[in-house]
Amino acid sequence: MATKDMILKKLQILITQEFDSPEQAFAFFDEDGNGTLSKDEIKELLKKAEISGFIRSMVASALIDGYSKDGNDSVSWEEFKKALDEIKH
Ligand SMILES: [Ca+2]
Repeated sequence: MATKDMILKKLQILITQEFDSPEQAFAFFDEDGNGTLSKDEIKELLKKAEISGFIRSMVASALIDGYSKDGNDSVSWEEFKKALDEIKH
């Protein structure tokens, strides 16, 4: 069972191994450059983090529900950073 902690951990590993900084990772996955990660952009991020295709859509929705406080169905840089901060604590 993929737990939230496991998923966040995988995201952290991806970001640490493939990118110089979380900022760079965010910019990379923000394909249309609008400053937020849409559900499709998050699914791409999860794919790169080797999250199973079966749960990717569900996980993307859960991340948006859990971290998007403005209810716009996408995750901003501030919200993304908050998710990553949770791993370190
Ligand atoms: Ca975007």
